[in-house]
Amino acid sequence: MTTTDDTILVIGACGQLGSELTLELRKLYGNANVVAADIQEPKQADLRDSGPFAIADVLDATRLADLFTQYKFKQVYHLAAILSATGEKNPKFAWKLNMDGLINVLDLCLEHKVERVYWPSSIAVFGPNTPRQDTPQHTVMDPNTIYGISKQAGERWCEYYFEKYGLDVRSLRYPGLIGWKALPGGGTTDYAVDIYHQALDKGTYECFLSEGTYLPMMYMSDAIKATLDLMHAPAEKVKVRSSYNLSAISFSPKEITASIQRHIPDFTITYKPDSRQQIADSWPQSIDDSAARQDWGWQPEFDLDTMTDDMLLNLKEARI
Ligand code: AKB
Repeated sequence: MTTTDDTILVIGACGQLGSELTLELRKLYGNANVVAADIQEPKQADLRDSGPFAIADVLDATRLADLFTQYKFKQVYHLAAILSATGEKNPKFAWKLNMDGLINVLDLCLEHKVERVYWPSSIAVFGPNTPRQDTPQHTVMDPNTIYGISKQAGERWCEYYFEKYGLDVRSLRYPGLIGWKALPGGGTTDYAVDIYHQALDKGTYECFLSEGTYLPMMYMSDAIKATLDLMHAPAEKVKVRSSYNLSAISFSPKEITASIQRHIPDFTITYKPDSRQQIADSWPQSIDDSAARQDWGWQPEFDLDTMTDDMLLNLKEARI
């Protein structure tokens, strides 16, 4: 049972998702009750000034243990990870951070009797032999990036801690996340954020994926809603304890360009696919998220054009 008095830890709070989720949790649970932790100080003033912040590296279990002892967290959101494109540059370190970090957090949550734990998985758990359209919840998983391999293994660890030790861990397989407040860091889906910035700043964008590359994506406010809906669902409704498929929109670079051109008719795009194309080609194009819809009522709100309208409006305002 969660209450508004819960004390909450967000690890990776300065990242693309963490910075928005932390602010949302502070609105719900009170600023003082949500501790933001990251390896660097927040750059965003609203995040920095609105509540407690702790420097902590997820690989430093002793430092994390001090925080758990000090604050007696009831909920923990562990978001720190190295994403798909960056992970390929240093696979062993990506594996270490993504895996050892998760196990450090799961162990501390068990030891300190944390009531609910959230850990994000990704569409990167799927691979070239996975059905690419309407990818089912349970299907072939043969990821071929180190990020995807670590997320797939992480899912198994989460289910294992739930089954063996009763730890209430919950997880979502996020598609590419698109928001205006923070930039993503080193993923294959990052183009879908960069393109809005470049459309406003330069009126042109060079895309690192080809024009017809379809990928599953989601607007940040839908991702926050899904995360909180899942974390607030009664435990018996959370039937998938590895990670839930989650879907909102699928589009290609060509289609997002057309969506932006409704507002900026002169906007142009060129294509120069790089190594991220191979990663994108191994991922699904659309996701079947019926388990999330059935079990805890998931329903996205934004489609491509409503997302574009909101992104451009907010980015323009932020530039004034
Ligand atoms: C990435 O591109 O690596 C991430 C993801 C889909 O998990 N955005």
